[in-house]
Amino acid sequence: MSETKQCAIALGSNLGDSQDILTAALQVLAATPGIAVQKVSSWYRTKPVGGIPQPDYLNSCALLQVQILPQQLLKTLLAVEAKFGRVRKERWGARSIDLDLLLYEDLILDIPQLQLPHPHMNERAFVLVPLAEIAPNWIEPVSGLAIAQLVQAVNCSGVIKI
Ligand code: PH2
Ligand code: MG
Ligand code: MG
Repeated sequence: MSETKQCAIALGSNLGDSQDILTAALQVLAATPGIAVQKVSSWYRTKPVGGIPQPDYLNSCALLQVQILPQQLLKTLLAVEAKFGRVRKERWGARSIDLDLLLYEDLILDIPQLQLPHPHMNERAFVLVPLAEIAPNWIEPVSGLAIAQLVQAVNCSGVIKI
């Protein structure tokens, strides 16, 4: 595939040295053939949403330009998570790294391995605040609303720029 596609990912961590882990993960992504890291948001300290009681998260978002298909990108994100010690235990539990594919152009996809846009992004301030910083005008294709509009509809009090 030679065409370039714009994607957005969310990064999160609440175990270990979160900032070092996520920075290193971005470097691995940037060094991966078919992936260019175009823009990275600030870091945000965020209150955990869902799951069992757990430490605060470090979250950010990045824009990628890719020449790979969504399923290949997902596979790469999972491989980078594994490389940085992600162990999958309880759903929404503490993790050293979480890389979620949020948006791939304006694609809407619903297959067992991958849903696009990310099915929870519109309700998550820890995703929308960093994403609005780097892509306020991107239209989320299910709602038809820009990220800057979506972020106004959620409570952002647990999301602090560091
Ligand atoms: N990720 C989750 C569940 N809850 N809460 C915050 N603040 N940040 C996250 O990245 C996060 C979460 C599942 O992936
Ligand atoms: Mg996640
Ligand atoms: Mg994930």
